[in-house]
Amino acid sequence: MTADRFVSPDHIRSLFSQAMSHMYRTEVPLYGTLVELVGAINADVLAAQPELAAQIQRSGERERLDVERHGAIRVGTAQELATLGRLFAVMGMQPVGYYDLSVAGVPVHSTAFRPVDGESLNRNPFRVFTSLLRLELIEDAALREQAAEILARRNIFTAGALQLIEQCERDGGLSEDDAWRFVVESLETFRWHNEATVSLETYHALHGAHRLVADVVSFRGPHINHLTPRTLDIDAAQAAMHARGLAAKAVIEGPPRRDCAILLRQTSFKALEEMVHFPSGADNEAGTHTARFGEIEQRGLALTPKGRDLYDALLAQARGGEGSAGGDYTQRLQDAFAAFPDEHATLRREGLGYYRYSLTEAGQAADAQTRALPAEVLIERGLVTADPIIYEDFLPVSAAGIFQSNLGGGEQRAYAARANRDAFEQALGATVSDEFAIYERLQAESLAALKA
Ligand code: OOG
Ligand code: NI
Repeated sequence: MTADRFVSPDHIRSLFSQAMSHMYRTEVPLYGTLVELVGAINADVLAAQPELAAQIQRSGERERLDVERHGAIRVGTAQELATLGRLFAVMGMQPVGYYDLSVAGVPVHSTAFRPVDGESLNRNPFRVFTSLLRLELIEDAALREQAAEILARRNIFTAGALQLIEQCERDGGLSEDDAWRFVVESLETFRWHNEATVSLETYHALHGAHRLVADVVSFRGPHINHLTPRTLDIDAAQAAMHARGLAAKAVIEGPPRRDCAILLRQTSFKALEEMVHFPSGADNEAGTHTARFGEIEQRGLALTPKGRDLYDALLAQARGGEGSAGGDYTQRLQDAFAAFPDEHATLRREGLGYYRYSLTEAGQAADAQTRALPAEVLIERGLVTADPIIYEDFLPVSAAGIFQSNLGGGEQRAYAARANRDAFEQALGATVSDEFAIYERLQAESLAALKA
């Protein structure tokens, strides 16, 4: 088969994210409610803020907004993670960033599989936050071994999915028909199963080690645990969630509300308590499991290392010793972030965020010599505009908050373990990309294009 008969990885990712969204909507109907609510709010925001609408149009983000989602899964073994990496690669999704959640009392470390180049991101920025259980953090040696044995016995991929992954790797792509088959087969890995593979007793033992251990080990596969649409106004969306009686988290994770949105703000509704059957001798025992939830997010400017350091410092200041719990956290957060510039011109000139530069109509008419002037000069002369590059990744402190809330909250554990990026990459069989390098490249490409 020749290469031109292959569909693009971007196309396969779009098909997959659509199919996943459809599946999750039937599994967790409240997700459908969130998608509708966010769609209505985004339409209102775009109508009320023509400048923002124009900027989103200019940066090519308008189309992606309606299909933009992220999901999350948790796997149990190195082999599962490595094969997932190959599965996501078929769809043009690469591992970006390393997140250590053990510091927040969650026994996993994670990466995000996502597209990395500008065009692919605008086509469909679908990302999956993917966590690997750190079995070594289970203290009870016998339970640890039992969990490892259970995991070693399962195969979370269908034979068809594995065959199509191999075929794609061998041939360099998939035809349209094979892409559809790939989507159908791959979806099976992410499906919810209301039948556990372990007895209720084992489930309780695993649950006693950590709820997350039970979630990863007790089922046939790594069910997608949420799917998150992107809103342009998370405060309005949160209010709308409350108005509809959805039990949204009290606190929005991430930076406070600002004129210039930065990084990522997120809120979720609590996980559902779902009926599960546990095999027990000839019979099934009934029990419940809470894992799946809904989340919404608002994305803003990607920060440079300098901007990110400032963000981390101000967030730590607002959280103090109490995290996001004590006192008036929202007020503390607002106060702390008064020190973070809130005008794009300042953010740009101080090198706190990444921007995409493009020629205005007048700029396109300018001669090559003029276009070679420094970008700031061109902006002053109205020949160039700078639009914020959107943050495509995640935030460890926020992710920990999301994990905690959907694990039923309250569960606080401290692990002595450290981040272990090497072990994660070894399990994955690949290195994870540096998110800053990706934003830097997007910015540099746009600057180079001014002179072309
Ligand atoms: C993942 C939680 C992290 C986010 O948006 O930060 C996350 C999980 O619960 O598996 O999805
Ligand atoms: Ni999430």
